[in-house]
Parts: sequence; structure tokens; C-alpha cells
Amino acid sequence: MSDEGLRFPQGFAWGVSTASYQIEGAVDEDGRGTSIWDTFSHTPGNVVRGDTGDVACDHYHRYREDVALMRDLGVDTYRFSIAWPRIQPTGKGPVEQAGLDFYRRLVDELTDAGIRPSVTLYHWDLPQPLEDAGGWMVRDTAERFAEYAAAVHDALGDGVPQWITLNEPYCSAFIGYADGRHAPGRREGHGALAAAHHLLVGHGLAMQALRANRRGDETFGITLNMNHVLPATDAPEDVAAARRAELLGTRVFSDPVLAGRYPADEREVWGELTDFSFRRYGDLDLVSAPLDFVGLNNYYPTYAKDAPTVDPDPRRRVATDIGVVENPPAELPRTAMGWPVEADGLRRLLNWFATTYPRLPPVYITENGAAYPDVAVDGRVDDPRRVAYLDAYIGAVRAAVDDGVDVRGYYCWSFMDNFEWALGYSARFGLVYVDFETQQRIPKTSYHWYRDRIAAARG
Ligand code: IFM
Repeated sequence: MSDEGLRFPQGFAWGVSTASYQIEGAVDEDGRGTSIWDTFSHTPGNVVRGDTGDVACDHYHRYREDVALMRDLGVDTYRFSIAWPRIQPTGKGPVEQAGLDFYRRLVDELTDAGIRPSVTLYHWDLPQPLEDAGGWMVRDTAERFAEYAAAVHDALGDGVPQWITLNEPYCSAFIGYADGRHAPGRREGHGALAAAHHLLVGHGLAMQALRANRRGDETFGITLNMNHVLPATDAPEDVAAARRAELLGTRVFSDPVLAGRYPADEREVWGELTDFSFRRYGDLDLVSAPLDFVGLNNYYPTYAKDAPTVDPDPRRRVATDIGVVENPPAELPRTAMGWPVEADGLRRLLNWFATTYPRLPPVYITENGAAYPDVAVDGRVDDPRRVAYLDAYIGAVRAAVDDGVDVRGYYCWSFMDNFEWALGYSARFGLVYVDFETQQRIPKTSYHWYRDRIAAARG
């Protein structure tokens, strides 16, 4: 490709992403409380090989080495999350200064390295005492979240230009409270929809608190995970299945936040499970207050096929059991997660996003990347499939920018291999390989490639 074809608009932000429980370790240090992921991962049968985040990448102690690697990578920005139980060990009440001090050291280290911090306030590590009191199924958790958000912003607001309230509320609500494959591991029907709503209320309340205390030119937003959805075939039942998949995977969150409406078809799909009585007058205004940006996490497209619901009895059916299976074209390659690789899906998604929501604020791709079974040989890790994946997806972002979508930045998931939730350490997404026995970091071929790609994009 010509040099011109590789360029991105001036000021486009290049970054890498991680999340607290996936990398930090040090779960018992400096007054940190227990999160739902500590409990979940320590419960036999929940995580592959019984892995936990107890040590993870030991980033809590090695953050200086990690920031030095980011500096050499040449990124503009680093997206990380704050562990709520480090700040409020029980999820409410006074803050734990030692926890805040860690993040202050990290923010300072990044700033000294010329890297802008981007903070996600909630990337799934809910304090366990809040879960014991009902978790996201109860509204009180949303109120506690806003208090916590305000406390973190008070302490770090002067050093952090970008703030994200929630990461992927879909996963918190539906994988956590419907499928039960993620913490807190519950299988609720009605409850998962209430959890989805309370997460959005938490976002709205936190936005209010953050905006009220804006220090300068910080920007505030939310990150949603979304796939572009197509029917697997032209059959009318698959077209209808695609609409349901889009509702569950995307519009449950994006319609209230970006259009100030609840999805029109939600009652048709879930009316038997819930009367939506957990919603209060005024919630939509709260949830849809303007954002400075929206973060979008995308890895693959969804090809939806109609299928019978797993449980024919609506009283037992979980909210994700909507009669859809994923059925991508067989010719698409897959990552180690089994996810189909099709970069054009990201371009389609960005165009769909901009067309569906005319009030769409600037977009950041806050996560995109791929897991492959990397191995270290003689101190080197060669990962050509990740390079090809990133090359194609970054190309798709550039194409969407050319289409007129206002995309302002791209964060690769992930900076380094880490604890991939229920898959433990078995799925590697990093640009940097981590030997979990020795904690040695080895920049992969993709790390060097990304450094060069960023330089070419800047021109
Ligand atoms: O590792 C996760 C991350 O925590 C949230 N988004 C998807 C990633 C890959 O599964």
C-alpha cells in the first residue's frame, strides 16, 4: 500500500488496552477488598485449569517495566481500568488511600513517558459485598458506582484526560447474570435485564458526577462491545433472528445511551420474562445525557441463524436464550477464540453505528485484537496471524474514516497476554508475550509491527 494509504488523520490516537483483574495480581495488597472475580475464579469448575488472577502479569509491581515497553512501542495513550475493591474494599464508604496511590504512581509514570492515561472505571471487578447485597440486579449498586467514580475522579482527575464509565455492560449483565459463564456466575431470567438497566443507570449517575466535577478538558464516555449483525441466510426466520441478535448484543445498550429510547422490539422478545418494572421515570434522560465520545470494542461480526430456544418454558428461560445461534460462513478463518476473522465487519459496524445514531459522538475503537496460540522459541515470539489480523482491521478503520465516520482513535487489545476470564491464561491476546512462570515479557513480532504501523499512520 502507498504511504498515503497508511496515513490517518492528524491527532488520531494510537493506544493499547488492558484491565485491572486481568493483569494486576497483588490481590491481597494495600487493603484491596475481594471482587466477584476473586470469588468466581476460586470456585472450582469456573475457569479453565483453575486459573485465577491472584498473580496475573504482576503488573502491580512491574508497572514501570510495562510502561517502558509502551513508551518504546510509541503509543499515544494507554487504556487501563481501576479495581473498585482497591479504592473501596467493601464497595462503599471511605477510600483506601494506598489503592489510589498505586494508580497515581501509574498515571505519573505514563505521563512522564509521554503517554496519555485513559481510565475505565468498571471493567467487571465488582466488590463482593455489593454482589452479596444484590449486585447489578439492584439499583443501589448504581448509586454506589457513581460515588466510587466521583472519588476516583477527585483523586486522579488532574492527570487523566479520558474517562470511561463502564466496559462492555453486555458482558457484565448477560454473561454474568444470564449465562453465568462470568462472575458472579448467576443464571437469572428477569434479573439479567434488570442488571443491564442498573448498569446503564450507574453509567448515567457516574456521568452526572464526573461532569459536575470536570477539572479542565477531560472527556467522559462509555465503552460498548458490538458486532455488525447479518442474517446467516436470506430466509425470513434468519432475518428475524438477526434483528433479535442485534437487540440483545447492541441495541439494549446503544438505544438508551445514544438515542434516548428503549428498543421498540424488546417487549416482543422478552415480554414474557419481564414487565420492566425496574425502570423509573427519568431514567432515560439520565442514561442518554450527552457523551464526549463513545468507545467501541469489536472483534468479529455476527451471522445470526434462527434456532429453537433452549428452554421452551419462559419462566426458566434466561434473557440470552432468544432463539439465535451464530453461523458464520465456513470459509472465514478463526482465531483461537473460535471468532471469525472478517475486518470488513468492523467497517460495516462503524457505518451502521453512524447511520443508526445521528447524534453519535466521536468514536474510539477501545478494543480490537486477536488470540492465537503463541509460543516462545529462543526468546522470540513470531505471530504472523495477529499481524495480518491487525493490519486488516486497522485498514477497515481507515476505510470507515474515509466513509465519513468520526473515529478518533484505536486501542489494540491487548498490550500483553493476560487472564482471559473464564479461559484463564489459555488465550493470548497480547502484543507482548508473558511467561506466566517467570513473568518475563517478550515483545512479539506484532509489537514491532504495530510500532511501525503507528509511525506510518502518522506519516
Ligand atoms: O479480554 C477481554 C476484555 O476484558 C473485554 N473485551 C474482550 C476481551 C477479549 O475477550
